[in-house]
Amino acid sequence: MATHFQIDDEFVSEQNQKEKAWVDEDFEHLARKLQRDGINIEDLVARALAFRVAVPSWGVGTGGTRFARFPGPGEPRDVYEKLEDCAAIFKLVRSTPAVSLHIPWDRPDNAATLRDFARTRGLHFDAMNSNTFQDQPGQKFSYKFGSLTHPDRAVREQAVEHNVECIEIGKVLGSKSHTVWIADGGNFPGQIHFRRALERYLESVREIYNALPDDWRVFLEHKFYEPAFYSTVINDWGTSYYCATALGPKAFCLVDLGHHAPNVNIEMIVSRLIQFGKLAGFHFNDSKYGDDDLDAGSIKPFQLFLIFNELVDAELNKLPNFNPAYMLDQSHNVTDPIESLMMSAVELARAYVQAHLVDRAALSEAQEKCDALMALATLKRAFTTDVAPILAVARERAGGAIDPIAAYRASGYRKRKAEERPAQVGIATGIV
Ligand code: LRH
Ligand code: MN
Repeated sequence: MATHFQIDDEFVSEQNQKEKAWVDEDFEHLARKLQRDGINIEDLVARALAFRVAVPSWGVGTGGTRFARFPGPGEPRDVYEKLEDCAAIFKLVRSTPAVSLHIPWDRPDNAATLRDFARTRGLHFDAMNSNTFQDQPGQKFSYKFGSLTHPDRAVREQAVEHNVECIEIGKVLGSKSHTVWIADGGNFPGQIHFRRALERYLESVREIYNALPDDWRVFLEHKFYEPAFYSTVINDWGTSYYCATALGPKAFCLVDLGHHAPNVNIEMIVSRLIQFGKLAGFHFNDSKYGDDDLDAGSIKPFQLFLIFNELVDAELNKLPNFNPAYMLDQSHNVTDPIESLMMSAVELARAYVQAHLVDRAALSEAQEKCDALMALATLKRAFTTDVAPILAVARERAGGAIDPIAAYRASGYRKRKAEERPAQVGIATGIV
């Protein structure tokens, strides 16, 4: 395999020299400010250093919509080139060592070779993702009218086999979880028998559950609509929670932020799933209308903060069964996917560190005293604190870039990849 351009440590530290002055000054200033509230800034740097979020393999290619996809230069053409781009992201932001694969988009010829390729770049694999929402060339039965809930048992069995194959690949790669999202649903009233469809779902996903190794978890992902436009079988957290409970201790509910109707209080759903010990984790993204898969924190940063406020409250209270998997699930239609994924990883770390700034004693006191305004003010105080210097120092100490976007652009990585990866017509590596 020809040598492929990579961003190296030396280049990153050269870039950091340019940023050092402002970050040290701002860091000192913030340290003094936090000290006044009795907060040691180093505790927050430690939180930032510990924060981790997985990158979706399908997010490093340019995404599109049903109308069009406008591929950019240097699109990754296979799973190896996707991992190269994930390695570039990890090199600069240091919080994304895990990659979530999607099968068959990323089906490796040799899983062990892929695992080793990732390892040499400091990467490992997070949750596997199955795909029974598209038909593959040569596939025996179509998923046009469903997969795990299809009226025809043969179609359901084909879908179960595919999920079991994902788990088998994941076992070689070192993954420990499997996400099941199905598009099953109807476009018209009467098309789907709601109760029978859910019974078939439970029957099918139980076979997948039984194929899980003892130390694995299965993540059930709900979505209120699309591609079905009238009814979706696993449409909300309640249905997902019922199924996860019916399946057993290895089944959990995954929250994709874009899978809820506008204005739904997602942080409350998160709190419920935490309280019930069934929170799998997240597909972080943002949206204005539907499942827009926009960059996390780009539209509703306060909602993202409020979600992390619930997560940090649970973390600090050491709640049982609280081990959420953080993943991004986005579609980058008009930006360089690498820049969007880096920025999104930074936005998640920002919300996490700000949530650790919340004065929880003051918040509880305000809540117990029904002092609504002081409760909100206590949250806003943390949300409006600029923690950028903490995030930058944490990246620098972890060998990353103080300013990942500036370093990435200065590296010429995209231009080099455009030279290495001649454009391929018709090959889509992002969500289309
Ligand atoms: C469905 C979804 C799911 C993935 C797909 C790429 O909308 O969020 O998590 O399988 O996007
Ligand atoms: Mn998702």
